[in-house]
Amino acid sequence: MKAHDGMYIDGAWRPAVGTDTIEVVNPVDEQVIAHVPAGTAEDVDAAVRAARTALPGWAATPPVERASRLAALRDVLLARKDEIAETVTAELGSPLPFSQAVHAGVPILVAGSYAELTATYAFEEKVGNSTVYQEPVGVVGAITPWNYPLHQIVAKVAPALAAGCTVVLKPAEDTPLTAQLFAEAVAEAGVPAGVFNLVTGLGPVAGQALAEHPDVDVVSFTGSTAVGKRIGATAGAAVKRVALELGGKSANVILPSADLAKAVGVGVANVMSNSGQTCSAWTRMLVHTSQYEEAVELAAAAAAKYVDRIGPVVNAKQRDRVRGYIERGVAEGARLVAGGPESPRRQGYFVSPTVFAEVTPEMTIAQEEIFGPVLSIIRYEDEADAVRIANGTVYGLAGAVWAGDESEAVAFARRLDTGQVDINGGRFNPLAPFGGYKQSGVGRELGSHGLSEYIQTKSLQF
Ligand code: TXE
Repeated sequence: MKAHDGMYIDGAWRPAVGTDTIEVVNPVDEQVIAHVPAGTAEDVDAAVRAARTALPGWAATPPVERASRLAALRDVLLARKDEIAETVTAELGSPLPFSQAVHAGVPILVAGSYAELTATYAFEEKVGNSTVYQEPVGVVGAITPWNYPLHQIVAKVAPALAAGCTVVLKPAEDTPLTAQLFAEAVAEAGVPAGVFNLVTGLGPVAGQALAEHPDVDVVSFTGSTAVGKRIGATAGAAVKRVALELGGKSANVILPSADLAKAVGVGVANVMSNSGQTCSAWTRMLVHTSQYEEAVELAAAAAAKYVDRIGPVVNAKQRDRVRGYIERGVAEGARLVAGGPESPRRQGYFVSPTVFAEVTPEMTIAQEEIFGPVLSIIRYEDEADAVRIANGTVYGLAGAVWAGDESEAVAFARRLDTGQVDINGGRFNPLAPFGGYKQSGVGRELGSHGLSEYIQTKSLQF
């Protein structure tokens, strides 16, 4: 596959300082499809300098002009939608229709939402005898994961550019080709040189150099909780803004009044989507004891339908990790009702769609993020029990509540310690804030809340 052999810095593709490269592997057939340069601290430094130099000009660019660059970016992403989908499919392995609809489609919506928001946002406001200015925080270091390669990038870069910040992006090593395509799109959209910069490379080298760079003002990270904690500690010590989108163990709570078949069907689809590699996935299904056996049967039947449809997980390490969790579930006494640690596929990083019944809240598979197509079905006795189980992990990213009556579902959702809840299925809203309670993170992405991560306020009193 086509790949750039340099870094996108200050508006041009420039040779990397070192000669090391990263292999990009197709997870379906395990073939190497491209190589990209592995950036060093020196590459990161060059990119940060370019972003710093471009900052005053971009910060002073009128918001309507920044809005029109974001609208142009949306248009380029739309025009190149097929190419984006094919690139994500090649390096992540997701089935092409899903890449079209979600991996390419959602970032177009998000870029468009920021184009609109930037044009109307109150960057200057009168408050009593004061004028309050919303000013960019400065240079953003964005570190993104591979699970939604383009969405994770756009959810950081679009609001940062909207705010008037400049950016250095270090994308995940598994999916750098989508990031390179995004850099091309930024250039095509007429964003000035240095406003957006890309350094591909390994997390502990290029990622760490970016997170620790003294001239970076905001670190926005999405990834594992372990790395996020370190980045948060480093940023805290430097009194630096940080946004962290970390793991999840979200509960899908089905109340007895709900349409059980629908709730289970949508719930299984949610977990299998993107091969379970979604931080907000509803990986724990909570069912009232009176409906438990029926829900388990429905879920097992639903999961079986994904056997031939599901894509692989991203790499061998993730496959082995997910299989390890499945083995742990069996060892701790959960009942396997679909799938299991073995996949019938001889090639590729596939994991069978897996459903566990008789999962108790303290089991490892009910507590830790698995990041694969694995559902745990947990029994509850009454509402208080359901709330306790739903809130009983270190995470609090997302969730779902199903009830016959919407107000009953809303009342229950308000009791959940989590940042986002889908009511009776929900629908994606690019303006709705997304982010975690507890150890799922700090800060929000999307909409005006996402924009405010990149803004600092100044007030003038008269
Ligand atoms: O994450 P990492 P991995 C969770 C999920 C998954 C697990 C491991 O449970 O199974 O994390 O995935 C960069 N300094 N999530 O190993 O390592 C890295 O290069 C600075 C949930 O892939 O956290 C990549 O760009 N950066 C999550 C990014 O961090 C570092 C999505 C994420 O990689 C770094 C992904 C360092 N020391 C995984 N080390 C979600 N919230 O959606 C790595 N990186």
